[in-house]
Amino acid sequence: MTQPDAGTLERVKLALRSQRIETPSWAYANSGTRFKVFPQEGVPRNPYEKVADAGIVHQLTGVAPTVALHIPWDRVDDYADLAAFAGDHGVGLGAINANVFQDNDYKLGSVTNPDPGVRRKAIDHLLECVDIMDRTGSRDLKLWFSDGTNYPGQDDIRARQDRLATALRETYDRLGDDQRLLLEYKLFEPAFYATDVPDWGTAYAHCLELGPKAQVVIDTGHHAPGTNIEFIVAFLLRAGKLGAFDFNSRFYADDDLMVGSADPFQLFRIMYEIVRGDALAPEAGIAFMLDQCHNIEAKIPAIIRSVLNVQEATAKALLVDADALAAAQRSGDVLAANAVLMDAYNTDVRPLLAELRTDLGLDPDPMAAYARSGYFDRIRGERAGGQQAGWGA
Ligand code: RM4
Ligand code: MN
Repeated sequence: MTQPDAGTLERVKLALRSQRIETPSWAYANSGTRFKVFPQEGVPRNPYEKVADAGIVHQLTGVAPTVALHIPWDRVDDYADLAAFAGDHGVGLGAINANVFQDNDYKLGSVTNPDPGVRRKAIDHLLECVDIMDRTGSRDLKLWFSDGTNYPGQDDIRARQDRLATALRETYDRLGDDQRLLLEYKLFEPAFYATDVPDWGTAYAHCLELGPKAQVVIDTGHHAPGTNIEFIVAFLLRAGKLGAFDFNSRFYADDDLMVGSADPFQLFRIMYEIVRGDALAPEAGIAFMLDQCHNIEAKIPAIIRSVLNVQEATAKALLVDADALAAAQRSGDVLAANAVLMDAYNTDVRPLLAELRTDLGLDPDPMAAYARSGYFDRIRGERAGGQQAGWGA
């Protein structure tokens, strides 16, 4: 294939300038598997230190200006103060993730629990999260429910859908004009027989019923093996119901590894549908978030690498020659159409991205810049004592 011409490179760089990727506070903290969480040196001990780490990621990559919070992991006395601290570190507070999966009361579910008292408690937490959004200025409330059943007959599948709808409605009605409810689905785990929001269809149906402020989150690790995720992206975008991504990489289940690490081609195919649907720019309203755990690899570099992986996939998606693709599709030339996509995917976009970073006044190699920055030595010293933050599992 021919190398992209100067005009194409400028167009791609311009689009990449507007890209925004949100990093998750919990990825800076200790997390891992249910078998073992391996602690690391320099890990944040509180939400402020997580936000500071998000700050260095943005400073070096230039495309990660917000950090998502998880409540109660990131509960603080004064959210306005945390938001101001974030501002001092060059970042803003992003989505608020509710957590109704770690309390003993939730053994049989949260919002779908057969006990109305437990349901009330869960809904109250969701409402509290909206109160927090009012204080942090966050637009998005992200909901993932671990609710489901382990055994046939354990509970009434249909009644649980009714309870879910009721809880979502009460939460939705509490949202301000500029706030959104983002509903995430996941095929299985921790429920192994029937999960209450197992797939995009279920999430979509609930969001449709709720109204325009409810949209679906695609966590890339939450599908059955072999699922065509880019199809879901295309479908939801067309329906105006795609709200956000939780990016990560998976091979088997909800592996939560670095996005684009095992299957960069899948990430490219997803980002191609985003570009095709004109949904890359922040005005399109899609939140591109990471949802990852870094158990054996150094956390901050892992997050930088993840951000770069998303950026690389996006650059390749932007390189797809739309005219050539449309012509090949129109003429039914299957091989030519496929070749257009593969040409873009096989382009080495690293020089282009290095140039973009230089244009933006950044180091062309954020991984190397982090290694040189001395940040890790500093946090390793500063954060020597105290209790490291974790996901509380
Ligand atoms: C869940 C889900 C949520 C995330 C938690 C930590 O599996 O992916 O998005 O908040 O994990
Ligand atoms: Mn997720």
